[in-house]
Amino acid sequence: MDERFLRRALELAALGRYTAPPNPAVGAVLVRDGRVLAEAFHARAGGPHAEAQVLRVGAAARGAALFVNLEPCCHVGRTPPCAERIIAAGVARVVAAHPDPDPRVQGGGLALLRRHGVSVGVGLLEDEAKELNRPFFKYLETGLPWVTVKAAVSVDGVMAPPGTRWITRPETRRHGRVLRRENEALLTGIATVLADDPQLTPRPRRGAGPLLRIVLDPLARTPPEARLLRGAARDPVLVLVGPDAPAEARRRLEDRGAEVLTIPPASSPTNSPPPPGPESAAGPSTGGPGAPRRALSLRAALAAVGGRGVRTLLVEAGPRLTSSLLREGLADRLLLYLAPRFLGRGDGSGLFDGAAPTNAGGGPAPPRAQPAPASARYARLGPDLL
Ligand code: AOF
Ligand code: ZN
Repeated sequence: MDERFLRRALELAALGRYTAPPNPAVGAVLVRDGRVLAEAFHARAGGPHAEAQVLRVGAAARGAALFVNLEPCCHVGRTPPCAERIIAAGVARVVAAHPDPDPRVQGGGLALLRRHGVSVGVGLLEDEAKELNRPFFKYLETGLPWVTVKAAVSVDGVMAPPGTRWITRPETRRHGRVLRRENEALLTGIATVLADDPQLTPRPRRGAGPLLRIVLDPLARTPPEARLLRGAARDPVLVLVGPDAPAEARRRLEDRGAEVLTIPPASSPTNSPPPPGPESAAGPSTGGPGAPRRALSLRAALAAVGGRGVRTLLVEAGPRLTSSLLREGLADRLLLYLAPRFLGRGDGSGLFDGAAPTNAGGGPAPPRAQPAPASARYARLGPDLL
């Protein structure tokens, strides 16, 4: 019986899994004498918590049981603490799938309920419930944002520069805008800024919060007149540079309203071959001519982004930064749009061109096994495949 109602709470929570982040997806079911009194899910960060919604039944909640995937909160956040509301409503029993990893809660909600005589059960369907909120858990456990890498390719594997219109159709572009709304920050590389001068803002802006726009730019080469630097008051800009970025270049970006942050280089020379064009992740040459280029530490870059409170990050970058993130296992999710067009290639613009590792001597390195994806799904967006 308990499992049935908790499973229903999970189903409800899942309805908010694309709109609730960066907050967790939460569903709640209020039950009395085996009958459902109310059901709810948390639809949007800042909105009422799922528990608060089901308690709107008022006096009927007295003596009822509450099923919820996440431990009820005990902190005053954007809304008052749910545990206190549950106690005040006279709920007799709470069944939660797992404790809340949020440091403001971490068992405090369940303890408060118990102290007030509410019977508490925890741990049923725990694994399934955690799976539903992987981005939320990842951020709280590692301090790194949940990373979604987006890329669009033709059937012959040529990558579309971020934000360009030449490869995908309106349905696909609309999907891309929804993604920008669902993430707190957007990361691109200096190669993309120099090549395409994208503005990287969500359009239309209906209901969207600010989007932090981030450029990985080792030498601070982002031009002060770049379109990206417009509208920094509404959608802030963060430029991640390396230790060798010239001070004047940094200052010019700061004068345009961008925040500039220094990221350490990767600890070993990058194992990518020197690229033909402008670079996304590479830093300056160190150790003289012919020495391998040094890239910034992508992990450190993600940690810096997480350190600013960003829990969900969308990456829209060129082949090199995209494949570096994939190769280093720093991407949590790859969204790949495949458009039914042939674009012709051989110019280094292929999606995985940056992925071929070389060893320290410059020769080809043996292929490295990639972990199998946890899951894969396919969808059609107009004529494109996602
Ligand atoms: C939610 N929805 O249904 C529940 C949450 O951003 P705030 O102030 O609303 O607080 C978010 C925290 O509240 C979140 O980290 C989690 O610990 C707790 N529970 N959050 O967004 C909900 N029950
Ligand atoms: Zn709450």
